[in-house]
Amino acid sequence: MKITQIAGFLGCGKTTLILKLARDIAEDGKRKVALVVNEIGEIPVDGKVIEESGMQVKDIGGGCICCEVAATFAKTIYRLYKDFSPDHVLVEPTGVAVPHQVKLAARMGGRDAKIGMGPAIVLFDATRPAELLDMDMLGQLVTTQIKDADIVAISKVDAVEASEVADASRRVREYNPKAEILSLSSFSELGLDLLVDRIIDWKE
Ligand SMILES: Nc1nc2c(ncn2[C@@H]2O[C@H](COP(=O)(O)OP(=O)(O)O)[C@@H](O)[C@H]2O)c(=O)[nH]1
Ligand SMILES: [Mg+2]
Repeated sequence: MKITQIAGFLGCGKTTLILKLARDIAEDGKRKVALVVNEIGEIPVDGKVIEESGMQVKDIGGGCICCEVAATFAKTIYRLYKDFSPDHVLVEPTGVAVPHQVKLAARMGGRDAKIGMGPAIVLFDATRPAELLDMDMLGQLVTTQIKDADIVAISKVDAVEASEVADASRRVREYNPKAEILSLSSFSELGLDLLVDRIIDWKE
């Protein structure tokens, strides 16, 4: 069971992406996928509808899975492993979550289970780089998320000029010299196949 998180600030496209990733990774029943979403009502479609396609969906509310409700998150991971044993668990943390803390909490849940970590994927919204990076408190949070990322996906590239994508990538690179940076549009599905491959092939 491999656990992959899709992190990033509120509104950067996590929920939209995670639903498409789930569909493509499952590949018509080829792989078992579970979703863990850290906000009640985040998934816009009825969880039951998604579950009919063979997926499990868990909602965790009441705080952030990387801090206040880390223990609940860990228990959810463990129960998923015991009851459903998916090949992939895709996690959408809240917009303020810190990826390495989400990883720690997930590992806690995997103590007696055979789990591995997928990449920490962080979305960076190409439509508002200045807003995300240049504000005091928010900027600190966003740069911490970027520093923790294995892969940064510059999201919503359908909505901006190519030069803005290049600028966003350059700014992200300043905070993380190692992460792979790629362009993503969940709307046009650009970059989606590449992310699916990264998740499936990822080795810790
Ligand atoms: N232009 C564009 N908008 C997107 C894309 N993905 C998501 N959005 C929009 O961005 C907003 C926030 O998306 P959501 O997935 O809820 O973000 P989250 O808060 O990170 O889960 C919604 O209005 C989406 O329709 C994309 O690829 N392109
Ligand atoms: Mg969301």
